[in-house]
Amino acid sequence: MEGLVGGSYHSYVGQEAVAVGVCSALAREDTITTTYRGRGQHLAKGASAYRLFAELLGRVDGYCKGKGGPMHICDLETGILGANGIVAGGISHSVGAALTAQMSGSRQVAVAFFGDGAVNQGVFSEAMNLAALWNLPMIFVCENNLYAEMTPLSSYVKNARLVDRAAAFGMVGEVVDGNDVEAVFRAVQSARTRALDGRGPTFLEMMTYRLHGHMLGDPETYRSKEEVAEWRARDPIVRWKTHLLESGLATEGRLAELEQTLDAELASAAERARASLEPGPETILEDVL
Ligand SMILES: Cc1ncc(C[n+]2csc(CCOP(=O)(O)OP(=O)(O)O)c2C)c(N)n1
Ligand SMILES: [Mg+2]
Repeated sequence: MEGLVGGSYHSYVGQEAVAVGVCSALAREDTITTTYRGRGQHLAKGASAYRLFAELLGRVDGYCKGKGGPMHICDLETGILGANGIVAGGISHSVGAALTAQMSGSRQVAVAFFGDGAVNQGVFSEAMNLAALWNLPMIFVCENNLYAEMTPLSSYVKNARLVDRAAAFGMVGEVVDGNDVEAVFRAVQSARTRALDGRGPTFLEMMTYRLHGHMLGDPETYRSKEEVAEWRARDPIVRWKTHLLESGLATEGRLAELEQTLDAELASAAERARASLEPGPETILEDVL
């Protein structure tokens, strides 16, 4: 709201269980590609909050030295091959990473995160076909949040069961409750084992919902307050917290302590990022291919 972030900002609030469940089941060497909504996945894969904030603000300490901005963050150390402003743009990059892993015998798995809207892009079908045909160690994670920008899924596909696309390419597919972090974790664990055993890729349709607008300033005229409230009641963080308390795995006190620690860590990362410098004009041609 202060205008510090260049371009638009796309919130991941509501979909956190997908990023956390998927990345918790991956090894650090495994690779991911994601979208303009990718900060959740970046954090879950082990990226530093400070360097993410700095990139959002276009500062030199950011992952791309402030030249990538919110939509183009990558970090090879944590296996983040890139966020992408182009819908479905990262999926084929993950096919390339999976092919590299297969040819080099590195035992890495490549994960592509994308939205429901991406399945109607031609590159999605090309990627699904090659990954299945070549038995690549890859996991397709479709975050079905029921909308592509302001367009509801039911108005742009005849068959809203996106998982059915998997069978068309000879790939294993599964629908997962994307707001249940444990269900996501389990599904990815078995998909990863399948990939490493040489049994090929998996398509996971994660059913979820974004609780904020598509981007900052979205007037949200295309969905009802009741619908949002219904999904808010299924907030994945609240659900996980309730589960931890009811099963005795954590206490209120311990969770409050964790929340405080994390809030402080994030606030300090954001504050430090504001103080980081902007790249000088003399660096404009550095790192450009
Ligand atoms: C190739 C391409 N076409 C259109 C756009 C504009 N656009 C940005 S986000 C978006 C919707 C994508 O929806 P979805 O894949 O479901 O992801 P979500 O935003 O719901 O996470 C569109 C059409 C774009 N960025 N790239
Ligand atoms: Mg969507």
